[in-house]
Amino acid sequence: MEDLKDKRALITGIANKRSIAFAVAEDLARYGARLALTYLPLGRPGELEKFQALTEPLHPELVLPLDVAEPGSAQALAAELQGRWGRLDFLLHAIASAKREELGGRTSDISADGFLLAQQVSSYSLIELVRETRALLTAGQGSVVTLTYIGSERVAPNYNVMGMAKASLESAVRYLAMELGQEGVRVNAVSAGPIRTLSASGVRDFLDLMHNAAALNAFKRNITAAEVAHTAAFLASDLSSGITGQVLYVDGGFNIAG
Ligand code: 0WD
Repeated sequence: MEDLKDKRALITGIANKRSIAFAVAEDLARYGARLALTYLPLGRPGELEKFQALTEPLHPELVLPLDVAEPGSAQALAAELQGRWGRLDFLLHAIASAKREELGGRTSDISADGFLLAQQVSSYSLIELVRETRALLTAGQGSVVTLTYIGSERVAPNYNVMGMAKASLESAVRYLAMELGQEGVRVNAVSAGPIRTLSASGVRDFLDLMHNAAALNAFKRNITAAEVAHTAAFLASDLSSGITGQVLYVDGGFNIAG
């Protein structure tokens, strides 16, 4: 993956060391990519310093705020990147959020604002980020990767409103890929098997889901964030130059059997 050296990569969705986005950033740093990392600004004292301490080992060039639920946040991020870099070779969208009660409750009880929140933060945010960074991505012949889960196409317990958001996200991947292909920009999704992260802790009985995934996949073990990250790095590199509009499963084969 020597072609990743000096590539300019924007990584969203790092909440802590367990975040899948953290593993992706580690991989890209290892291959010599230049990193811009975003953190979710919650207005808590010392949050930036805490994030900088968390991500110092990745030696990011830029640390910038991004709250996709905040109008103008993605636009401000793109403007900063335009000024500092002028191009973007890789964008990782690793952002999702839903109200806890709308994940574990009854599907028929999903509220309109809960549904729209999950769609906005977990799906529309990809469209908005691509729109705002479009000129940067086309200048860089960039690759865009988002993260999804098989609960988009099958019923996964306690995944409800997020399953519908992921279905929408995967459809957005296909439409964005078709729009941007001729401008040299690729858009793909990695569908990861379950991994214990902060977001995952919001899914009730998540450990049962992990156990079931390992029992039914080909490896008879859960996959790791590092394995998901390696696929994201492959999609960031020119080695995947012929791939766009796809959902790549990194789940130990669960999707063929589970
Ligand atoms: O098993 C898993 N962990 C899987 C996760 C399996 C398959 C897919 N995924 C997906 C998730 O749905 C998500 O899209 O991977 C992506 C990354 O999730 P993660 O690494 O599992 O979880 P986490 O470490 O929580 O990262 C999600 C982050 C948020 O963290 P918290 O927990 O603080 O909400 O998304 C970010 C935030 O850092 N985020 C936002 N960023 C900008 N604006 C926002 C927002 N409004 N909301 C959440």
